[in-house]
Amino acid sequence: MLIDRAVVEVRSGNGGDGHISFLHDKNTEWGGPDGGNGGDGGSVYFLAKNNLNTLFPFRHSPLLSAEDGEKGMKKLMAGKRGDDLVVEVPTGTVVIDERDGHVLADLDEPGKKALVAKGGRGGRGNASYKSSRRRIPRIAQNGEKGERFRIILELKMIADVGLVGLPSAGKSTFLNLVSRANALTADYPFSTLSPNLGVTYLEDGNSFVVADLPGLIEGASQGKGLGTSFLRHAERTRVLVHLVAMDGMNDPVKAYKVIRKELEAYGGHLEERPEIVVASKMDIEGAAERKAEFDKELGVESFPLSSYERGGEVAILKKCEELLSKAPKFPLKGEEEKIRAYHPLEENLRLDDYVLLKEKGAYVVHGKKIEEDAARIQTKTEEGMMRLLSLLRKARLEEKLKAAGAKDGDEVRIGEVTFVYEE
Ligand SMILES: Nc1nc2c(ncn2[C@@H]2O[C@H](COP(=O)(O)OP(=O)(O)OP(=O)(O)O)[C@@H](O)[C@H]2O)c(=O)[nH]1
Ligand SMILES: [Mg+2]
Repeated sequence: MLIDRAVVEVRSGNGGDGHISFLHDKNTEWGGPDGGNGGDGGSVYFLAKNNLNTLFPFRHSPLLSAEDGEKGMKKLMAGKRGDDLVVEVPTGTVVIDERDGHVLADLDEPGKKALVAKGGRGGRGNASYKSSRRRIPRIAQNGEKGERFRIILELKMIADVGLVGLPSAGKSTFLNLVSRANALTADYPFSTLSPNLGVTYLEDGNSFVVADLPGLIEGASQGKGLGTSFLRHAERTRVLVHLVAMDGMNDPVKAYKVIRKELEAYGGHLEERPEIVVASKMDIEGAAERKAEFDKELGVESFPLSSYERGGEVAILKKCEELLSKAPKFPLKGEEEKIRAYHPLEENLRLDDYVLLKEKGAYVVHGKKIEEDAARIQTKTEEGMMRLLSLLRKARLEEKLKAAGAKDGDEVRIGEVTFVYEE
């Protein structure tokens, strides 16, 4: 069975902290600052590969982690950069941020590589703070934290033509007829449990990929039967061939409408794809009359097909070719509004965008930017404290604390940074 969905956690590396040190040796008693920068944390990338075809391995690797950057050292030695992690996935995999459903990457071409979790930057060592004004910098920067979040991997097959229809409509039999696929066919419903692909070669040398999708039933778009996981595969196709059996088992008009309803309910523009209506199993007695009635009632001219007697398939394939030459590439469900560049929102975060809450007697500052900036300051030195104060001033925290009624000695917390308020 094809495993086509997996949930995993990604973690990019933390940046290494910058170092504070001063050169000392037997010749130089006082040689100036020489603390090196911390190394950047590694990032997590995803890479599309053609020789892979399942997401199965991800069932067992819940945390995909890049390496942390190392701390800076004395003698201007920079910390080692953390190694990136490059995760290889089958071509056609979509990476979705589980937190908000955004598509982070659509790896629809072999060799495509996408950044999914960016490593934290290394902190600056004290040597980098040296200037004519500041000759003895006792300050360094903490490394930026990496990211950690859960993502959904979805593998959507890439095929040009999708075969849809009720169970036992004859989809797999048709696929075997027009390609060298060896799909299982059977006289019971749901014989196809995962999609089969076949390549059809036409006489003019053109070829395209046909996907035989599992049978759909009423309620499939709500997850009934084999459900939405298979409608998802249909999203990758550009033309649908809709098979309706004329064997008298089901009312053909009703059978047709059930499938149309499910395609519409799914919402991935499936219903907008060009559709070729095929009347299958035309060799069965009474099929011609049923087809005539079906065509009349729906106002269509369906293509007749008998996979047993080989009739009609050439015209159907010709029509596929004609429609494929015109059909656009459809965006994936949810992709249009949601696909975005790498976290652009966070670039615009403002320092004074935070809320101040009183929690168990302490004043706690909640804001993404101010928390991140504060976390990068090494408060163990006096200069670090000066930096923190300047940050608080920029964020107008003092005013807000005063307005909130803070008193001398009250505790204030920003993330993991804690200090005491002084009036
Ligand atoms: N008489 C006749 N029987 C057919 C024809 N095509 C398929 N069948 C039979 O119909 C049954 C179902 O065919 P499949 O191709 O497995 O149907 P399917 O649409 O793939 O079914 P699911 O995978 O369950 O959705 C099988 O017993 C086939 O042998 C045809 O053209 N004529
Ligand atoms: Mg089948």
